[in-house]
Amino acid sequence: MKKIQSTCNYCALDCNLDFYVEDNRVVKTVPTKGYPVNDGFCCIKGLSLDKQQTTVKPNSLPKIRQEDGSFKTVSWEEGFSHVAGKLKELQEKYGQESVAGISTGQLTMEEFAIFGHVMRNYLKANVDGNTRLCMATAVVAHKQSYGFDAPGYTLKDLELSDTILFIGSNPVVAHPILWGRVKANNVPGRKVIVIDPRRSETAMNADKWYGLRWRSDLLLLYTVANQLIEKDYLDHEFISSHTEKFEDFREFVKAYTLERGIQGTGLSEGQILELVELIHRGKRVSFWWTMGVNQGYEAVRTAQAIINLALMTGNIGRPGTGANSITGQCNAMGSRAYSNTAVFFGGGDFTNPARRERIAQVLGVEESMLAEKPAKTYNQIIEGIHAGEIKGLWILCTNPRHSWTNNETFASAAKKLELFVVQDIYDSIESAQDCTVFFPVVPGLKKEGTYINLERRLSAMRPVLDRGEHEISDYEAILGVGKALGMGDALRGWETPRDCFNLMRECSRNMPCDITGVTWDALTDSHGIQWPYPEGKEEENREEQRRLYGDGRFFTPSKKAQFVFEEVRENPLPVSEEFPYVLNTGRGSVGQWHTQSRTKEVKFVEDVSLKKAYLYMNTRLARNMGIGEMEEIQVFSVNGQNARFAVKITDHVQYGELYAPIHYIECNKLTPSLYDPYSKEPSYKATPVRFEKVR
Ligand SMILES: Nc1nc2c(c(=O)[nH]1)N[C@H]1C(S)=C(S)[C@@H](COP(=O)(O)OP(=O)(O)OC[C@H]3O[C@@H](n4cnc5c(=O)[nH]c(N)nc54)[C@H](O)[C@@H]3O)O[C@H]1N2
Ligand SMILES: Nc1nc2c(c(=O)[nH]1)N[C@H]1C(S)=C(S)[C@@H](COP(=O)(O)OP(=O)(O)OC[C@H]3O[C@@H](n4cnc5c(=O)[nH]c(N)nc54)[C@H](O)[C@@H]3O)O[C@H]1N2
Ligand code: SF4
Ligand SMILES: [Mo]
Repeated sequence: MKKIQSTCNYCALDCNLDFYVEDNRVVKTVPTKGYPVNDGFCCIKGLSLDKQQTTVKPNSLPKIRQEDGSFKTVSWEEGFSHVAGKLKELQEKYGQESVAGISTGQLTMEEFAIFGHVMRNYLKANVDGNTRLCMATAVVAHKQSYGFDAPGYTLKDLELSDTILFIGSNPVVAHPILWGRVKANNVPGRKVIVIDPRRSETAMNADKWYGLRWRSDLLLLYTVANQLIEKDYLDHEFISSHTEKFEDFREFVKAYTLERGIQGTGLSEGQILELVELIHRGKRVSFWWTMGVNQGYEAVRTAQAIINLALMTGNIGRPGTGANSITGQCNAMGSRAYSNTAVFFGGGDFTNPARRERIAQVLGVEESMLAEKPAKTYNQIIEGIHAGEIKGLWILCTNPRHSWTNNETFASAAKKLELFVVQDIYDSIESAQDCTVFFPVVPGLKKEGTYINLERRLSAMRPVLDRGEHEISDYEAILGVGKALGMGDALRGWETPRDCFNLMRECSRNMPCDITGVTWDALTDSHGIQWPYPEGKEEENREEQRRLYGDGRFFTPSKKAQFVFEEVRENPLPVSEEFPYVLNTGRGSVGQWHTQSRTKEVKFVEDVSLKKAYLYMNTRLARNMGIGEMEEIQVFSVNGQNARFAVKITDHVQYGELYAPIHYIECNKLTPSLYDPYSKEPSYKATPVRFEKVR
């Protein structure tokens, strides 16, 4: 029996697991003892990683759609040359930007890096990632406030904090191992506080829950800031030494009076003042946010309002503090820095001459080969397809027919494409229905590469199982197309994931996310390594759980953090007489993952999961409407679509609120094409709807 340590490729914790293998089968999965993230624990998804083998068809080959609509199975070489030929043909006929890609935060760093090299550098095509649906807001907020997309915390901070605030975040379901760290916190009198319109599973387990009106976080946070200022609950020393624009902020929030806060959030005076006192009394206050903040029409400013609270009270950089954005997918942090979509490999703008020169040198290519501007955003890509400007799309490791907001717009876009390549471990996903080419690739247990978790920790994915005769990885599929495109020398140094890792290391040199001190071999069987980890400074960075900003220096030119703020906006999609209820959406259970392609393989999850779309409705509302448990309703959305849901009755949602788990395709049939203006992240969490009982 062999033992192989690898990384769970579901959520952003990146738990490490020891797989015991016999006859090319996993016989036992044991969460790695001593690993700083999960130390001997993990959730049901990690424990069932081997279950995916059962239906990922072994030895699959690519399929190409024929004129009569049927598929023809071809060799990998034929598949590569078909896709390469089509990409070139479309670019010749319709222009360089007529082809696009949608990447992901769930592949290895090396896989989306090579995708970014082939698509963005060589082809000058647009590529965005599913991280747009998820982390784009935090990225923009960090860049503007800190000068670089650098979340500063380490998981240990959850154990050291005396006041832990979760804002729009439900770790009991979405990040169970992170919640475990909260449970391990022994600080006397520590308080866990949840701000969420819904009485989420985390709210049920917290000391305090503030069930504010949906989309009123920004108003609440400015009201709290104003109160902290009025009461002089500030860290003046930190503000003056390490921040800028505080005086402007002080003036700005004066208009956010307690009365206004009470009126807009639906919270009482006592609740808001209590929250202010809790923040003030805490010696180590940490603020944690996730999708309840990131997915909104004024999301970037809301995230920055959280950062402002941490800055003004000096709760940043010290143990147990921070304004901490929790990442979702296993390698969202990797894709933010290494997918070559919004910034260069290792960070830096595409227009920065010094970065251009450096990256060209590392990659050994002419500077003119590098991408010249940030790629079009996800919504622009879909709109571009509808407008007839984009004719070819290659998606990998994401299922947008299900997960994209207002998802019928993806379905209709897909039908317009001349080339639609879907690369996945299942050909049964919804997005593959209209594809013209399907590339079947192997799952995580059969490949190698690097992941970066929510606290900036790099960890190793190492092959647990051997591959069959025709089985190839995402890396090899992308490399194959690159070769067939005739990239030649531009692919020198990219031969294997390990080679690519070395290129990425060099690209990161002297950047905030410097990983030049990390080697491929050092990551194998390791405890993971957090960035920054520059070469030559390994001794300094010995500690296993490190945070940033301990010296109060940020990444802006002045080294000071910025107070960024803007007036609260009118809700562009308010509830109305016609659409009087609001549809909230999010994770349903620990066992279910997004579009369920993978977790439906896990029998003990599937056995207890509902097979049809459902939503939660408030007990009183259900009674008033004469709706019983599991009866069906037709929900009509402001986006013009409607869908059927079974009703589960609960007191944990507000009277006017419905909550639908995202694991059913019906959910995003109803969500709108509305985005944050700065991050272009969809506003998934508050859609005006009405409903009728199905008779
Ligand atoms: N089991 C499981 N775990 C997962 C995932 C999964 O699919 N399944 N997905 C992973 C990914 S990619 C991500 S991004 C994370 C997401 O992790 P979370 O963001 O924690 O999960 P969500 O359920 O999307 O949303 C969190 C909360 O936001 C609340 N919310 C909605 N509107 C508002 C509002 O106006 N204000 C406030 N304050 N809160 C609001 C919702 O009620 C919900 O409880 O989970 C990761 N972990
Ligand atoms: N209404 C609403 N919608 C949402 C959200 C919400 O809160 N509310 N959350 C959004 C968020 S935060 C996210 S992150 C997105 C997630 O949305 P998606 O990324 O579309 O969801 P997944 O189901 O994780 O899709 C991953 C795909 O990759 C495939 N896959 C797994 N492993 C591999 C591999 O090694 N290689 C390849 N090529 N494929 C593989 C899986 O089979 C699956 O089809 O959903 C977003 N949609
Ligand atoms: S907590 Fe996240 S990384 Fe850990 S086992 Fe569960 S899904 Fe995997
Ligand atoms: Mo996500």
